[in-house]
Amino acid sequence: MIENPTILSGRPTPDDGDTNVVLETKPKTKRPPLYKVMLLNDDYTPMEFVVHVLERFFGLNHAQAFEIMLTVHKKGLAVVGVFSFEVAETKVTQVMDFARRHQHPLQCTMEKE
Ligand code: TYC
Repeated sequence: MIENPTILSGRPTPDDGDTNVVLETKPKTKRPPLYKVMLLNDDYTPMEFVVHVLERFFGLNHAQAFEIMLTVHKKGLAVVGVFSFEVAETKVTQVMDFARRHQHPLQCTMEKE
């Protein structure tokens, strides 16, 4: 990919080296990549526990948490939030630790958007 500087105007003519060439430096502010955090379904984790996880770690209200839990239960997985790498990684670790401490097999993963 051609980065800065970018030739924005000017047509080459047989004799010109640099005439009519304008070089402009565009401010380059690349946005950081985002990561989807997903919950996976399983047959053993209680529904109330998943709802609690969604409220506690993802700041969802009860109705939103219940809805997403049901989506995971029916479809196998759902995206529960989109974050920077560091925040996504922290959420995954928090959920996996919390599930393990309560001896539930709940799985939480992340994937680049
Ligand atoms: N399938 C689980 C049950 O029937 C509920 C569940 C929902 C588990 C979402 C995990 O991420 C999950 N108890």
